[in-house]
Amino acid sequence: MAKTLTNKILEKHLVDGELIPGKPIGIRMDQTLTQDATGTTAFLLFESMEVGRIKTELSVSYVDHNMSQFGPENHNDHLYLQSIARKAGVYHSRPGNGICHQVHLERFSRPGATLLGSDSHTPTCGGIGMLAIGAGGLDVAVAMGGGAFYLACPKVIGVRLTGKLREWVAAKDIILKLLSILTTKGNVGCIVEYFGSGVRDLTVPQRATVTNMGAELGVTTSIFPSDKTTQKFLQAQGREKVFVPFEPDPDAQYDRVIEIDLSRLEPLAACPSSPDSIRPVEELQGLQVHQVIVGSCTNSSLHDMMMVAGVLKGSKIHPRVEFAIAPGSRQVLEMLARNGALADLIAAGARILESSCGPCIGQGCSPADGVVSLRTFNRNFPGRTGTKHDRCYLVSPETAVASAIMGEFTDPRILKDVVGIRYPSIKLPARLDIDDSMIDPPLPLEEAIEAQVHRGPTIVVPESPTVLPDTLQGKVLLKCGDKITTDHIMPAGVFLKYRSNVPEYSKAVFHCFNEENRPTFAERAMELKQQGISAVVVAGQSYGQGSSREHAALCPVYLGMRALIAKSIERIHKANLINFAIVPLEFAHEADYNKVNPEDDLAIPNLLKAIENAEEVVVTDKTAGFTFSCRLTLSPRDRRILLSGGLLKYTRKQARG
Ligand code: MIC
Ligand code: SF4
Repeated sequence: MAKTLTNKILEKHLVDGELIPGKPIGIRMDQTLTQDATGTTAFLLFESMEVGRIKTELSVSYVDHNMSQFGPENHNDHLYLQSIARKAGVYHSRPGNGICHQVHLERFSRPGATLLGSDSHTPTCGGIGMLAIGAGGLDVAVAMGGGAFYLACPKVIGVRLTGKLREWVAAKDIILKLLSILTTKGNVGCIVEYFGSGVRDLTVPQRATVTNMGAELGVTTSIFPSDKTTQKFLQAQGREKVFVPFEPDPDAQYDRVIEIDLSRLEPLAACPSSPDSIRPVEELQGLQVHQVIVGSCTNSSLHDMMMVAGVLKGSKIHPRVEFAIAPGSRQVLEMLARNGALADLIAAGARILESSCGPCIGQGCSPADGVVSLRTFNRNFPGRTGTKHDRCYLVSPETAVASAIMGEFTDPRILKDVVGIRYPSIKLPARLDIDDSMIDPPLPLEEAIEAQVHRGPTIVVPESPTVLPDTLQGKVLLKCGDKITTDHIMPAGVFLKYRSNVPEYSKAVFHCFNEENRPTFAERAMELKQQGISAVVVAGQSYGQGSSREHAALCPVYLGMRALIAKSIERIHKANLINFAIVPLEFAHEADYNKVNPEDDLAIPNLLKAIENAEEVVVTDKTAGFTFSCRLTLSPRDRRILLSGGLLKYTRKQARG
């Protein structure tokens, strides 16, 4: 049978199960990546698995998220991560070296290989032809220890690209177009594969922009072929040795095919507050803009930054606008500094942020109340900027820079006519400046044995959840609607520094739903926990959208939450719930969602039996006096994990045989 790229990689890496869409499979992971905000827990859990050194071909630990360093917490994390990485056989990319996905693409990616990352935008490396998947930190810890990664064998959506992007239309517009077609809901269990004549003219960083923001579709990952363009990219990085051509078979069969003619695309924007709320920029023209930021793992490549600098050369940022750039890596920043583009950016009035996630995760640059903020990022979930009622639009760097000059939403195609600015001609050097001196290699084994791990007092080893009870007594502490993101469940921003201290971080669970002068979700859940009652959350569609942060399960379970009942649950979050022994239930009949009310007392009898082998669970609403059914869609392995009290206990049990 003619094969897709996905089939080819899965076949090579399959260690458990059969490649039948929807069925559970286990695959070998060649590489892993972690970042500091998820990495501390991942490494603490890795340590408690007692496997010693990593078993992957390559694992890299990045420090790029938690950079604000108010108080000692962040630096404690950095030092812990550096010391444990070197001891465990892991490369460590120091703070300042860049955003994990950009650096991994530049320095470590390899066509045809698998990559598991404790960050939902790990699919960025799909731009080079890797099968790169985001997961919770505990799954990554297991993969570092040599364990397989389990997922549902995906369906493959083929996206045929034809034509060529016109000037001022960008890779970002391709993925925004796809988001307008597929939306953020209902794509769980699929992989998006790009093919067709339009692929050829897209550079690897452009492809990576597309696969990066594929995360917002809710798919398992996205992938491009590896071709001559890929080879050129690797040559420029001095890594041509890892190049292999990698194409789908010519008559490969996809489960669904979507056609996008690149020559017909126009600049698009994702409007507040969802990445799939898409409108043509043309329709938004004239809307006043007060903030513009170019950066994040979606749009921070050398080409993106050079384009912005080229447009700004000789111009000034509009006085109404605060404009900032965050180059994706130290390599990008250094190249900009050496070739003079940085000077053009500074002269135009740009604020230069460090090469890190920064404002994308609410670490600074929160916009004023009510004003429009344009960002080249991938997420505009409500409040993610750090401002409660923010108005954040996601756009391409082209639209961003045009709007920064004009002070209002601007279709960049009009720049030439209005202010005489042409699309800059950008020539990137055939060979980039390469300096890996901020990537610490692992210690040799003999030195590693003696090496001390730096553990600051703010680093607290997370507790393992207790085993689930046979009858779960619960109370609906929160009833929420559709598209609840992990940012709603576990905010980042000012709370981010508590990532390696679960008891402290748990205080922020569902922070955005807390009301003034009333006990918080955390306080109420803790009170119930002491009475042996579980907090239960009831939710609508696509619960757990967004990040891979396992704290969105780890902190609720610490507060005693043992069940979630939603209309549907997103892939990574569902896996995290299972890994931390929270039962992920889905309404069998969506109408029941309307009947369950906040504060209702619930009971789930015979829970353990149901987890063992049932597809449905009956829940009694004791307050309203009715029962309703919930689906329990789990693989046999998921069931064993839940029954063991989570993945860590399960893995330890497996290791003991
Ligand atoms: C994000 O973009 O939301 C993050 C911050 O990178 C998260 C990871 C985290 O919460 O640490 C993600 O995308 O997985
Ligand atoms: Fe960092 Fe933002 Fe990318 Fe997440 S999406 S990895 S916070 S830049």
